[in-house]
Amino acid sequence: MPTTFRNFIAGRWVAPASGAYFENRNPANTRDLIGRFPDSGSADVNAAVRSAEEAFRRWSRVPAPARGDVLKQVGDLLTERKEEIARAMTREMGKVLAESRGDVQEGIDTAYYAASEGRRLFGHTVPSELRSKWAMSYRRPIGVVGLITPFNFPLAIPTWKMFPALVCGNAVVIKPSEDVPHTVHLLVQILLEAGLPPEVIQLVHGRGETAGQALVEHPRVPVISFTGSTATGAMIGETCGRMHKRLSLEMGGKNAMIVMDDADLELALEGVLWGAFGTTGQRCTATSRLLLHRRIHDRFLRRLAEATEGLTLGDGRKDGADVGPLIHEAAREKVEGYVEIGREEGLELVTGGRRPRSPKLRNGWFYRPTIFAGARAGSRLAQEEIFGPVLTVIRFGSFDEAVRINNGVRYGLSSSLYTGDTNLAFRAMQELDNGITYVNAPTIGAEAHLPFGGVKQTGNGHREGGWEVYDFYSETKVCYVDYSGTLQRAQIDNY
Ligand code: UN1
Repeated sequence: MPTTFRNFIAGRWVAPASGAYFENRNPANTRDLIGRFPDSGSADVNAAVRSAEEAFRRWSRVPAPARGDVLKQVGDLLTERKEEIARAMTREMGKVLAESRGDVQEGIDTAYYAASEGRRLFGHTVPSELRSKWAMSYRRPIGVVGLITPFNFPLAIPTWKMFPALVCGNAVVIKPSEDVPHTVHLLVQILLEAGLPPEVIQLVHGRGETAGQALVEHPRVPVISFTGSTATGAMIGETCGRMHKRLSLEMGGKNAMIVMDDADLELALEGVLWGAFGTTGQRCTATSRLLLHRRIHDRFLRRLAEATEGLTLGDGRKDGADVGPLIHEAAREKVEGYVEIGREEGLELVTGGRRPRSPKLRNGWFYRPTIFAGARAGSRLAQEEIFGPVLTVIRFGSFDEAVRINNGVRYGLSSSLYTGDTNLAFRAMQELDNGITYVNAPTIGAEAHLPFGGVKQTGNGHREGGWEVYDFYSETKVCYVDYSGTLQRAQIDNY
């Protein structure tokens, strides 16, 4: 009998109101059933929000440093259980163990950062324009925040949202991706063990169209944070706009790595393999376009094709696997659809473009790392997010042309430049239209203590991570104290 998991609502592990469940299977071997998880709906979300509202009243009054202490404890427990969580994560998500360990580490870093932020939720004290008057601001908790998280970083992304929200004094309702429900189940257990008052965290499993939508539409959830596709983000944005909710969106990317003719090509080669095929290309920061200077184009592409063919596909829990499976059948079909489009558009298939032949991989959603060359900057493979192991190579002649190509897409998450020229490095930091630019490093590798996010249709102006996310999860309150004993009229009596 497979394990049946439950929601965590109102301080208890409970079955969904509907009694319906969905299956969670290992994408590297779909015969491996991890468990059945609640297919929740609005009744479950309503119960979770009701309880979270109650809890908010108490939690928001706990001093922020004490809230931070709970997060410190969470960081310690995640550290202790890192290996166990990483293994569970790889089993349900597919990426190789080293990457899953990195994912847990990102959660640990986020926990310790949040813990210390509990002692640093700064406001401002500024001079008043009037005599004997004090002017200052401080940060207040908002209420119940609704979090909807994706499959590709099963632990890190939930922690990016949850930990700052909690330290700021909010209560949380989370609806994790139905592809990776087990990891957040483990995370909630850890939060409880760390001493978080139980009703402050509510876990509602389910699908986006049902549980996710109910959360977004709930009138008592004033804050929503979503990471996922640009199409879903647009729908959530409409609802939140209509309901005047605070919304943070983190969506697609079409990230380019630019390799100049003076670059360290071995370094760039390692970088592109990691950026394009790490996490099987399923990162919003994945390198999905490779811009090669014409003088090194052929040489570099030959080396890259060889190295790509040397990558080993496999179950991420086994030694020697470099690249895991895609998350599910639909994801692999989407990749296959784009490979078809690449062929139709007349691009040159350099390597990959098919499923692996090994019978050992038959039961997983594997696909060979794939490279198309000869792409025009406007072709669909050079414009659309594929979210899989497909790299599109574009040839360019000058730095200015590379900047134009980099900027000529609807997304703006990350970009990367490989060069030995310091002047170009600084120009790239200014001219590449992205939220993050790397110099001599690939497009992935964001660190938890810096703001994370992108411009254009990648996001809606907010950032996760670092210090900025604390503004998103708190409300600025301004206070004036007039101790002059007289009526002083601002803008009138001071001039
Ligand atoms: C994502 O792809 O959704 O920089 C997040 C990186 C990771 C985070 C990626 N630290 O690739």
